[in-house]
Amino acid sequence: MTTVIKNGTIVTADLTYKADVAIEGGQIIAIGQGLVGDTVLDATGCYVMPGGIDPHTHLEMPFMGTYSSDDFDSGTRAALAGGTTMVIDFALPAPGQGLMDALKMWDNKSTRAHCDYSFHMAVTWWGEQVFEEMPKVVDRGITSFKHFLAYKGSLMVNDDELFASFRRCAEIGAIPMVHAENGDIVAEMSARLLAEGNTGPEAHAYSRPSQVEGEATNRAIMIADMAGVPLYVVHTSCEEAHEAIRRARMQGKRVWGEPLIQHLTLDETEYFHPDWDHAARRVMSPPFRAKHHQDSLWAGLAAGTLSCVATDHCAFTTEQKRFGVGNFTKIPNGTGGLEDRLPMLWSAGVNTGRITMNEFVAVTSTNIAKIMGMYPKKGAVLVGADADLVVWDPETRKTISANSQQSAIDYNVFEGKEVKGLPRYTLSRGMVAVAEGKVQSREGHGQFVAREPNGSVSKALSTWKDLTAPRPVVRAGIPASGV
Ligand code: DUC
Ligand code: ZN
Ligand code: ZN
Ligand code: ZN
Repeated sequence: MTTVIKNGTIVTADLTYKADVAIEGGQIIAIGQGLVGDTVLDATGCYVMPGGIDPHTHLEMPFMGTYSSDDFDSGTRAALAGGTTMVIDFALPAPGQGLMDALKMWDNKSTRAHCDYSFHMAVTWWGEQVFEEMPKVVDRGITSFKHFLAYKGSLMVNDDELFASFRRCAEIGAIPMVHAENGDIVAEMSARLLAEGNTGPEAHAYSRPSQVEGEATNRAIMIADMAGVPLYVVHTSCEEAHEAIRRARMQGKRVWGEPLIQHLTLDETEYFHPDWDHAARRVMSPPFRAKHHQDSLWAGLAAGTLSCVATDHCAFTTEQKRFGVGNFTKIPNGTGGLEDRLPMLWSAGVNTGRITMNEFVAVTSTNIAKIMGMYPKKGAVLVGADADLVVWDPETRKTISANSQQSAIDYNVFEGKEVKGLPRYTLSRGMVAVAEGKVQSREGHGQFVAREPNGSVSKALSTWKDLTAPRPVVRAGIPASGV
Protein backbone atom coordinates (compact mmCIF):
# COMPACT_ATOMS: atom_id res chain seq x y z
CA MET A 1 0.00 0.00 0.00
CA THR A 2 1.52 3.27 -1.13
CA THR A 3 0.10 6.66 -0.20
CA VAL A 4 1.07 9.64 -2.32
CA ILE A 5 0.71 13.27 -1.29
CA LYS A 6 0.28 15.07 -4.62
CA ASN A 7 0.53 18.63 -5.91
CA GLY A 8 1.88 20.18 -2.73
CA THR A 9 4.87 22.39 -1.97
CA ILE A 10 7.38 20.82 0.37
CA VAL A 11 8.63 23.18 3.07
CA THR A 12 11.57 22.09 5.21
CA ALA A 13 13.89 23.97 7.53
CA ASP A 14 16.03 24.95 4.54
CA LEU A 15 14.11 24.36 1.28
CA THR A 16 10.81 25.17 -0.41
CA TYR A 17 10.00 23.22 -3.60
CA LYS A 18 7.20 21.51 -5.47
CA ALA A 19 7.17 17.69 -5.30
CA ASP A 20 5.01 14.69 -4.46
CA VAL A 21 5.78 12.46 -1.47
CA ALA A 22 5.27 8.67 -1.54
CA ILE A 23 4.83 6.75 1.70
CA GLU A 24 4.95 3.05 2.46
CA GLY A 25 5.41 1.09 5.69
CA GLY A 26 5.20 4.30 7.71
CA GLN A 27 8.18 5.89 5.99
CA ILE A 28 8.84 8.23 3.10
CA ILE A 29 9.99 6.08 0.16
CA ALA A 30 10.17 8.66 -2.63
CA ILE A 31 10.07 12.40 -3.25
CA GLY A 32 9.66 13.61 -6.83
CA GLN A 33 7.41 14.55 -9.71
CA GLY A 34 4.43 12.49 -10.92
CA LEU A 35 4.57 9.77 -8.23
CA VAL A 36 1.77 7.18 -8.22
CA GLY A 37 0.25 5.14 -5.41
CA ASP A 38 -2.82 3.29 -4.14
CA THR A 39 -4.14 6.23 -2.13
CA VAL A 40 -3.79 9.87 -3.12
CA LEU A 41 -3.96 12.81 -0.75
CA ASP A 42 -4.46 16.06 -2.60
CA ALA A 43 -2.19 18.84 -1.37
CA THR A 44 -3.09 21.45 -4.02
CA GLY A 45 -2.51 24.88 -2.50
CA CYS A 46 -0.89 23.33 0.57
CA TYR A 47 2.54 23.06 2.15
CA VAL A 48 3.88 19.61 3.03
CA MET A 49 6.00 19.92 6.17
CA PRO A 50 7.52 17.68 8.83
CA GLY A 51 4.90 17.22 11.55
CA GLY A 52 5.37 19.35 14.62
CA ILE A 53 7.35 17.98 17.54
CA ASP A 54 6.41 19.36 20.95
CA PRO A 55 9.51 18.98 23.12
CA HIS A 56 7.72 19.90 26.34
CA THR A 57 4.48 18.36 27.63
CA HIS A 58 3.13 17.16 30.98
CA LEU A 59 0.43 14.56 30.35
CA GLU A 60 -1.36 13.01 33.32
CA MET A 61 1.33 14.36 35.60
CA PRO A 62 0.97 14.30 39.39
CA PHE A 63 1.53 17.93 40.37
CA MET A 64 0.45 20.34 43.11
CA GLY A 65 -1.90 17.85 44.74
CA THR A 66 -3.65 16.74 41.55
CA TYR A 67 -3.01 15.34 38.06
CA SER A 68 -2.86 17.33 34.86
CA SER A 69 -6.11 16.58 33.05
CA ASP A 70 -4.92 15.76 29.54
CA ASP A 71 -3.50 12.24 29.38
CA PHE A 72 -1.74 10.47 26.52
CA ASP A 73 -5.12 9.88 24.88
CA SER A 74 -6.60 13.39 24.80
CA GLY A 75 -3.18 15.06 24.75
CA THR A 76 -1.88 13.29 21.67
CA ARG A 77 -5.25 13.66 19.90
CA ALA A 78 -4.94 17.39 20.51
CA ALA A 79 -1.41 17.29 19.16
CA LEU A 80 -2.45 15.58 15.91
CA ALA A 81 -5.47 17.86 15.43
CA GLY A 82 -3.05 20.79 15.36
CA GLY A 83 -0.41 19.19 13.13
CA THR A 84 1.94 17.96 15.87
CA THR A 85 3.01 14.35 15.32
CA MET A 86 5.28 13.77 18.29
CA VAL A 87 5.53 14.87 21.91
CA ILE A 88 8.35 14.59 24.45
CA ASP A 89 6.84 14.28 27.91
CA PHE A 90 8.58 14.56 31.28
CA ALA A 91 8.91 11.43 33.43
CA LEU A 92 8.83 12.93 36.91
CA PRO A 93 10.02 10.82 39.83
CA ALA A 94 8.51 11.77 43.18
CA PRO A 95 11.20 12.88 45.63
CA GLY A 96 12.99 9.68 46.72
CA GLN A 97 11.53 7.61 43.86
CA GLY A 98 13.97 5.85 41.52
CA LEU A 99 14.27 6.96 37.91
CA MET A 100 13.57 3.52 36.43
CA ASP A 101 10.54 3.18 38.68
CA ALA A 102 9.15 6.51 37.46
CA LEU A 103 9.84 5.43 33.90
CA LYS A 104 7.62 2.37 34.36
CA MET A 105 4.74 4.68 35.29
CA TRP A 106 5.28 6.73 32.15
CA ASP A 107 5.58 3.58 30.04
CA ASN A 108 2.15 2.52 31.31
CA LYS A 109 0.44 5.86 30.74
CA SER A 110 1.87 6.29 27.26
CA THR A 111 0.37 3.05 25.89
CA ARG A 112 -2.65 5.24 25.03
CA ALA A 113 -0.73 7.60 22.75
CA HIS A 114 -2.15 8.35 19.29
CA CYS A 115 1.18 9.72 18.02
CA ASP A 116 4.82 8.88 18.65
CA TYR A 117 6.41 10.12 21.83
CA SER A 118 9.56 10.13 23.88
CA PHE A 119 10.44 11.18 27.42
CA HIS A 120 12.83 13.45 29.22
CA MET A 121 13.79 12.29 32.71
CA ALA A 122 13.46 14.79 35.56
CA VAL A 123 16.05 14.89 38.32
CA THR A 124 13.83 15.98 41.23
CA TRP A 125 16.19 14.90 44.01
CA TRP A 126 19.83 13.90 44.22
CA GLY A 127 21.47 10.81 45.65
CA GLU A 128 23.46 7.71 44.81
CA GLN A 129 20.47 5.93 43.29
CA VAL A 130 19.84 8.77 40.84
CA PHE A 131 23.53 8.88 39.96
CA GLU A 132 23.59 5.11 39.33
CA GLU A 133 20.39 5.04 37.32
CA MET A 134 21.12 7.92 34.96
CA PRO A 135 23.14 5.76 32.49
CA LYS A 136 20.35 3.15 32.51
CA VAL A 137 17.91 5.86 31.48
CA VAL A 138 20.24 6.82 28.61
CA ASP A 139 20.40 3.15 27.56
CA ARG A 140 16.62 3.28 27.22
CA GLY A 141 17.00 6.09 24.66
CA ILE A 142 16.16 8.91 27.06
CA THR A 143 19.06 11.27 26.60
CA SER A 144 17.94 14.46 28.35
CA PHE A 145 17.55 15.27 32.05
CA LYS A 146 15.41 18.10 33.38
CA HIS A 147 16.13 20.09 36.55
CA PHE A 148 13.84 22.47 38.41
CA LEU A 149 15.38 25.54 40.02
CA ALA A 150 11.91 26.49 41.27
CA TYR A 151 9.24 24.64 43.31
CA LYS A 152 11.16 24.87 46.57
CA GLY A 153 10.26 22.07 48.95
CA SER A 154 9.14 19.64 46.21
CA LEU A 155 10.90 19.47 42.84
CA MET A 156 13.66 22.02 43.28
CA VAL A 157 17.32 20.99 43.31
CA ASN A 158 20.06 23.12 44.90
CA ASP A 159 23.13 24.36 43.08
CA ASP A 160 25.41 21.61 44.44
CA GLU A 161 22.94 18.97 43.26
CA LEU A 162 22.59 20.73 39.92
CA PHE A 163 26.36 20.79 39.45
CA ALA A 164 26.66 17.09 40.34
CA SER A 165 23.86 16.12 37.96
CA PHE A 166 25.26 18.28 35.14
CA ARG A 167 28.65 16.61 35.57
CA ARG A 168 26.97 13.21 35.41
CA CYS A 169 25.23 14.30 32.19
CA ALA A 170 28.62 15.22 30.75
CA GLU A 171 29.98 11.76 31.60
CA ILE A 172 27.11 9.88 30.01
CA GLY A 173 26.55 12.11 26.97
CA ALA A 174 23.15 13.48 28.00
CA ILE A 175 21.72 16.98 27.67
CA PRO A 176 20.72 18.73 30.88
CA MET A 177 17.60 20.87 30.77
CA VAL A 178 16.57 23.50 33.25
CA HIS A 179 13.41 25.19 34.49
CA ALA A 180 15.11 28.44 35.35
CA GLU A 181 13.41 30.44 38.10
CA ASN A 182 15.04 31.20 41.44
CA GLY A 183 12.91 29.10 43.80
CA ASP A 184 14.21 30.71 47.00
CA ILE A 185 13.20 34.17 45.83
CA VAL A 186 9.83 32.95 44.55
CA ALA A 187 9.09 31.33 47.94
CA GLU A 188 10.09 34.48 49.79
CA MET A 189 8.05 36.81 47.57
CA SER A 190 5.03 34.49 47.65
CA ALA A 191 5.00 34.42 51.45
CA ARG A 192 5.26 38.19 51.60
CA LEU A 193 2.45 38.72 49.08
CA LEU A 194 0.15 36.36 50.97
CA ALA A 195 0.96 38.07 54.29
CA GLU A 196 0.01 41.40 52.68
CA GLY A 197 -3.35 39.96 51.64
CA ASN A 198 -2.41 39.67 47.98
CA THR A 199 -4.02 36.27 47.40
CA GLY A 200 -5.43 36.44 43.84
CA PRO A 201 -4.01 34.93 40.65
CA GLU A 202 -2.31 38.22 39.68
CA ALA A 203 -0.02 37.79 42.70
CA HIS A 204 1.34 34.63 41.06
CA ALA A 205 2.88 36.90 38.42
CA TYR A 206 4.12 39.38 41.05
CA SER A 207 5.85 36.52 42.88
CA ARG A 208 8.04 35.56 39.93
CA PRO A 209 9.22 38.66 38.03
CA SER A 210 11.47 38.35 35.01
CA GLN A 211 14.63 38.94 37.09
CA VAL A 212 13.92 35.66 38.89
CA GLU A 213 14.16 33.90 35.54
CA GLY A 214 17.10 35.93 34.24
CA GLU A 215 19.16 35.15 37.35
CA ALA A 216 18.42 31.43 37.28
CA THR A 217 19.03 31.15 33.54
CA ASN A 218 22.41 32.81 33.84
CA ARG A 219 23.30 30.69 36.89
CA ALA A 220 22.37 27.46 35.12
CA ILE A 221 24.42 28.47 32.07
CA MET A 222 27.47 29.17 34.21
CA ILE A 223 27.07 25.92 36.13
CA ALA A 224 26.70 23.99 32.86
CA ASP A 225 29.85 25.68 31.60
CA MET A 226 31.76 24.59 34.69
CA ALA A 227 30.39 21.05 34.32
CA GLY A 228 31.27 20.91 30.62
CA VAL A 229 27.83 20.28 29.16
CA PRO A 230 25.52 22.07 26.75
CA LEU A 231 22.26 23.33 28.23
CA TYR A 232 18.64 23.36 27.09
CA VAL A 233 16.61 26.08 28.81
CA VAL A 234 12.87 25.33 28.84
CA HIS A 235 10.13 27.95 28.60
CA THR A 236 12.30 31.03 28.07
CA SER A 237 9.76 33.76 28.64
CA CYS A 238 11.58 37.07 29.08
CA GLU A 239 14.31 39.36 27.82
CA GLU A 240 16.58 38.78 30.85
CA ALA A 241 16.67 35.02 30.21
CA HIS A 242 17.01 35.50 26.46
CA GLU A 243 19.86 37.93 27.08
CA ALA A 244 21.74 35.34 29.14
CA ILE A 245 21.24 32.76 26.38
CA ARG A 246 22.29 35.21 23.64
CA ARG A 247 25.43 36.17 25.53
CA ALA A 248 26.36 32.53 26.13
CA ARG A 249 25.90 31.67 22.47
CA MET A 250 27.98 34.67 21.43
CA GLN A 251 30.74 33.35 23.70
CA GLY A 252 30.64 30.02 21.89
CA LYS A 253 28.64 28.07 24.45
CA ARG A 254 26.08 25.59 23.25
CA VAL A 255 22.89 26.78 24.92
CA TRP A 256 19.39 26.40 23.50
CA GLY A 257 16.32 28.45 24.48
CA GLU A 258 12.74 27.33 24.11
CA PRO A 259 9.99 29.97 24.15
CA LEU A 260 6.39 28.78 24.47
CA ILE A 261 3.61 29.74 22.10
CA GLN A 262 1.73 31.10 25.13
CA HIS A 263 4.51 33.57 26.02
CA LEU A 264 4.85 34.61 22.38
CA THR A 265 1.17 35.50 22.03
CA LEU A 266 -0.37 36.20 25.46
CA ASP A 267 0.72 38.80 28.01
CA GLU A 268 0.41 39.68 31.69
CA THR A 269 -2.80 41.70 31.24
CA GLU A 270 -4.58 38.31 31.27
CA TYR A 271 -3.98 38.28 35.05
CA PHE A 272 -5.75 41.63 35.50
CA HIS A 273 -9.01 40.30 34.06
CA PRO A 274 -11.83 40.92 36.58
CA ASP A 275 -12.93 37.27 36.41
CA TRP A 276 -10.93 35.12 38.90
CA ASP A 277 -11.35 32.00 36.75
CA HIS A 278 -10.06 33.78 33.65
CA ALA A 279 -6.87 34.81 35.44
CA ALA A 280 -6.35 31.52 37.31
CA ARG A 281 -6.71 29.49 34.12
CA ARG A 282 -3.64 31.34 32.83
CA VAL A 283 -1.50 30.75 35.90
CA MET A 284 1.64 28.96 34.85
CA SER A 285 5.33 29.22 35.58
CA PRO A 286 6.95 31.30 34.29
CA PRO A 287 3.93 33.63 34.14
CA PHE A 288 2.82 35.61 31.10
CA ARG A 289 4.96 38.72 30.75
CA ALA A 290 4.73 42.39 29.80
CA LYS A 291 4.51 42.93 26.04
CA HIS A 292 8.12 44.01 25.44
CA HIS A 293 9.28 40.52 26.42
CA GLN A 294 7.28 39.11 23.51
CA ASP A 295 9.21 41.30 21.07
CA SER A 296 12.44 39.91 22.49
CA LEU A 297 11.26 36.31 22.03
CA TRP A 298 10.12 36.90 18.45
CA ALA A 299 13.43 38.59 17.65
CA GLY A 300 15.24 35.57 19.13
CA LEU A 301 13.36 33.17 16.85
CA ALA A 302 14.22 35.29 13.82
CA ALA A 303 17.87 35.71 14.82
CA GLY A 304 18.32 32.09 15.79
CA THR A 305 19.26 32.87 19.38
CA LEU A 306 16.15 30.94 20.48
CA SER A 307 15.84 27.50 18.95
CA CYS A 308 12.49 25.77 19.58
CA VAL A 309 8.84 26.63 20.25
CA ALA A 310 7.01 24.39 22.73
CA THR A 311 3.81 24.43 24.81
CA ASP A 312 4.66 23.07 28.29
CA HIS A 313 1.15 21.62 27.86
CA CYS A 314 -0.04 21.00 31.42
CA ALA A 315 -3.82 21.34 31.44
CA PHE A 316 -5.99 21.78 34.54
CA THR A 317 -9.76 22.19 34.63
CA THR A 318 -11.43 25.25 36.16
CA GLU A 319 -12.40 23.06 39.10
CA GLN A 320 -8.74 22.19 39.66
CA LYS A 321 -7.68 25.83 39.31
CA ARG A 322 -10.17 26.69 42.08
CA PHE A 323 -8.02 24.79 44.61
CA GLY A 324 -6.26 28.13 44.81
CA VAL A 325 -9.20 30.38 45.72
CA GLY A 326 -7.91 32.52 48.58
CA ASN A 327 -4.27 31.46 48.04
CA PHE A 328 -2.64 31.86 44.63
CA THR A 329 0.20 29.46 45.56
CA LYS A 330 -2.32 26.60 45.49
CA ILE A 331 -3.52 27.24 41.93
CA PRO A 332 -2.14 24.32 39.89
CA ASN A 333 0.45 25.81 37.53
CA GLY A 334 -0.07 25.06 33.89
CA THR A 335 -1.76 25.94 30.60
CA GLY A 336 -2.60 24.00 27.45
CA GLY A 337 -1.58 24.63 23.88
CA LEU A 338 -0.86 21.32 22.12
CA GLU A 339 -3.60 21.75 19.52
CA ASP A 340 -2.93 25.43 18.97
CA ARG A 341 0.88 25.75 18.86
CA LEU A 342 1.27 25.41 15.09
CA PRO A 343 -1.80 27.43 13.99
CA MET A 344 -0.99 30.20 16.49
CA LEU A 345 2.70 30.36 15.53
CA TRP A 346 1.85 30.34 11.83
CA SER A 347 -0.77 33.07 12.27
CA ALA A 348 1.23 35.31 14.62
CA GLY A 349 4.61 34.52 13.04
CA VAL A 350 4.48 33.53 9.38
CA ASN A 351 1.36 35.47 8.36
CA THR A 352 2.80 38.65 9.92
CA GLY A 353 6.26 38.18 8.38
CA ARG A 354 8.00 37.85 11.76
CA ILE A 355 9.41 34.45 10.80
CA THR A 356 9.67 32.63 7.48
CA MET A 357 7.99 29.32 6.66
CA ASN A 358 11.38 27.60 6.82
CA GLU A 359 12.07 29.11 10.24
CA PHE A 360 8.63 27.90 11.30
CA VAL A 361 9.58 24.32 10.39
CA ALA A 362 12.95 24.69 12.10
CA VAL A 363 11.59 25.87 15.44
CA THR A 364 8.55 23.59 15.58
CA SER A 365 10.20 20.40 14.35
CA THR A 366 13.65 20.12 12.79
CA ASN A 367 15.74 21.91 15.43
CA ILE A 368 14.01 19.86 18.11
CA ALA A 369 14.69 16.57 16.32
CA LYS A 370 18.36 17.53 15.92
CA ILE A 371 18.93 18.72 19.48
CA MET A 372 17.04 15.78 20.95
CA GLY A 373 18.88 13.12 18.98
CA MET A 374 16.27 11.80 16.56
CA TYR A 375 17.02 13.50 13.25
CA PRO A 376 16.34 12.56 10.45
CA LYS A 377 13.96 9.82 11.63
CA LYS A 378 11.83 12.74 12.86
CA GLY A 379 11.77 16.39 11.78
CA ALA A 380 12.63 15.74 8.14
CA VAL A 381 11.01 15.30 4.73
CA LEU A 382 13.60 12.87 3.38
CA VAL A 383 13.52 9.36 1.93
CA GLY A 384 13.80 6.95 4.86
CA ALA A 385 12.38 9.39 7.42
CA ASP A 386 9.21 8.50 9.33
CA ALA A 387 6.14 9.77 7.47
CA ASP A 388 5.17 12.15 10.28
CA LEU A 389 3.86 14.90 8.05
CA VAL A 390 1.42 17.74 8.00
CA VAL A 391 -0.30 18.93 4.83
CA TRP A 392 -0.81 22.56 5.78
CA ASP A 393 -3.53 24.67 4.21
CA PRO A 394 -2.49 28.31 4.60
CA GLU A 395 -5.96 29.57 3.62
CA THR A 396 -8.13 27.68 6.12
CA ARG A 397 -9.34 29.74 9.06
CA LYS A 398 -10.95 29.06 12.37
CA THR A 399 -11.71 30.74 15.67
CA ILE A 400 -10.13 28.82 18.54
CA SER A 401 -12.72 27.58 21.00
CA ALA A 402 -12.88 25.11 23.86
CA ASN A 403 -16.12 23.82 22.29
CA SER A 404 -14.27 22.19 19.43
CA GLN A 405 -10.96 21.19 21.04
CA GLN A 406 -9.60 17.73 21.74
CA SER A 407 -8.22 18.69 25.15
CA ALA A 408 -10.25 17.37 28.08
CA ILE A 409 -10.45 20.71 29.90
CA ASP A 410 -13.34 23.18 29.88
CA TYR A 411 -11.60 26.27 28.46
CA ASN A 412 -8.81 27.35 26.15
CA VAL A 413 -6.34 30.14 26.89
CA PHE A 414 -6.49 31.13 23.19
CA GLU A 415 -10.30 31.26 23.18
CA GLY A 416 -11.57 33.62 20.46
CA LYS A 417 -8.26 33.96 18.61
CA GLU A 418 -8.60 33.82 14.83
CA VAL A 419 -6.06 31.61 13.11
CA LYS A 420 -5.36 31.29 9.39
CA GLY A 421 -3.34 28.20 8.47
CA LEU A 422 -4.41 24.72 9.63
CA PRO A 423 -3.71 21.08 8.81
CA ARG A 424 -5.63 19.61 5.89
CA TYR A 425 -4.08 16.24 6.76
CA THR A 426 -1.88 15.10 9.61
CA LEU A 427 -0.02 11.82 9.08
CA SER A 428 1.46 9.77 11.90
CA ARG A 429 3.95 7.25 10.44
CA GLY A 430 1.93 7.23 7.25
CA MET A 431 -1.48 6.82 8.89
CA VAL A 432 -3.88 9.66 8.10
CA ALA A 433 -4.70 10.72 11.66
CA VAL A 434 -6.51 13.95 10.78
CA ALA A 435 -8.37 14.75 7.57
CA GLU A 436 -10.12 18.07 6.92
CA GLY A 437 -10.40 18.82 10.62
CA LYS A 438 -11.66 15.35 11.53
CA VAL A 439 -9.54 13.37 13.98
CA GLN A 440 -9.49 9.69 12.98
CA SER A 441 -6.40 8.57 14.85
CA ARG A 442 -6.14 5.41 16.92
CA GLU A 443 -5.38 5.09 20.62
CA GLY A 444 -2.20 3.03 21.03
CA HIS A 445 -0.87 3.80 17.54
CA GLY A 446 1.89 5.95 19.04
CA GLN A 447 5.29 4.35 19.59
CA PHE A 448 8.12 5.23 21.92
CA VAL A 449 11.06 6.84 20.12
CA ALA A 450 14.47 5.97 21.56
CA ARG A 451 16.83 8.92 21.12
CA GLU A 452 20.57 9.09 20.52
CA PRO A 453 22.83 11.13 22.78
CA ASN A 454 23.42 14.61 21.36
CA GLY A 455 26.83 14.33 19.74
CA SER A 456 27.96 17.72 21.00
CA VAL A 457 27.93 16.87 24.68
CA SER A 458 31.61 16.13 25.18
CA LYS A 459 32.77 19.16 23.20
CA ALA A 460 30.13 21.59 24.24
CA LEU A 461 31.70 24.42 26.08
CA SER A 462 34.46 26.90 26.24
CA THR A 463 36.04 26.11 29.58
CA TRP A 464 35.57 22.44 30.36
CA LYS A 465 39.16 21.51 29.62
CA ASP A 466 40.38 23.99 32.22
CA LEU A 467 38.27 22.23 34.80
CA THR A 468 39.15 18.65 33.95
CA ALA A 469 42.87 19.19 33.33
CA PRO A 470 45.10 18.45 36.34
CA ARG A 471 45.72 21.68 38.23
CA PRO A 472 48.98 22.27 40.04
CA VAL A 473 48.93 22.44 43.80
CA VAL A 474 50.81 25.66 44.57
CA ARG A 475 52.35 25.93 48.03
CA ALA A 476 54.36 29.07 47.41
CA GLY A 477 51.99 31.09 49.55
CA ILE A 478 52.77 29.19 52.75
CA PRO A 479 55.33 30.87 54.99
CA ALA A 480 58.61 28.98 55.32
CA SER A 481 58.04 28.73 59.04
CA GLY A 482 54.79 26.80 58.41
CA VAL A 483 51.37 27.60 59.79
N1 DUC B 1 5.24 25.10 34.88
C1 DUC B 1 3.94 24.99 34.76
O1 DUC B 1 3.28 26.01 34.61
N2 DUC B 1 3.37 23.78 34.80
C2 DUC B 1 4.09 22.58 34.89
C3 DUC B 1 5.46 22.73 35.35
C4 DUC B 1 6.03 24.06 35.14
O2 DUC B 1 7.21 24.23 35.24
ZN1 ZN C 1 8.96 24.24 33.97
ZN1 ZN D 1 -12.86 35.07 30.85
ZN1 ZN E 1 7.12 22.03 32.01
